[in-house]
Amino acid sequence: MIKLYGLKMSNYYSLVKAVLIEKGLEFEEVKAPPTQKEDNLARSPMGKMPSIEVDGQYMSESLAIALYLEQLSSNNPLLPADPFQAGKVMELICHIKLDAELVARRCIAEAFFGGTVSDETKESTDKDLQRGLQAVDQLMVCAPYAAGDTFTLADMYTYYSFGFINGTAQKMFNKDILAEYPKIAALMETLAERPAMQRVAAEQ
Ligand SMILES: N[C@@H](CCC(=O)N[C@@H](CS)C(=O)NCC(=O)O)C(=O)O
Repeated sequence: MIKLYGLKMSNYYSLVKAVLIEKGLEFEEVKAPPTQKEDNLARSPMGKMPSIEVDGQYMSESLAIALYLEQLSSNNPLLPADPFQAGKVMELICHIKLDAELVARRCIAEAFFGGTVSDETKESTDKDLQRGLQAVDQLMVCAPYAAGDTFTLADMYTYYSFGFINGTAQKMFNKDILAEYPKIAALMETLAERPAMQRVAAEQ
């Protein structure tokens, strides 16, 4: 059985858990905080969460794990069969992850953990986040799902990134990102109704 390592508070842990549920795969959750300890580094070379264990082998990075799970089970496909459309889903995921979520993450210490970040970091985060969100908005189809008419992995990255991005923007910049991007807000409401997302939230 697949073992899922990490903490339930993590948005990327929640995303991988939701993918496991969407794909109908059996899994066991193992509580493992992000540390630089040897056992955690063996699972996840940067010491981050989540990671998985399959038959004694480890894998980190949510996107690598999600692609593995997608190939492992043909249940409920999370990528379009058409190669170009599948590439478009990955393109949207890359922009969500790299140009929005990872940018907002620069301020995580102050937004959620009682730390502080420099004014310079705040300024560059605000500026870069605006640019990243415009790129995501340009690609986000929302008809009705993130990348088109079917639910895909891009919806999972939207759901588990935008809660975090919006929370960070509200705390750091007093900005309501979801109010600025109403089509993403509407998608978030639709996605919150999915049984996988509901189960992850209920078990958090
Ligand atoms: N690119 C990684 C990001 C994982 C990540 O940033 N995880 C956070 C928790 S949501 C973490 O472990 N943070 C602790 C750290 O950065 O040391 C993925 O997609 O899995």
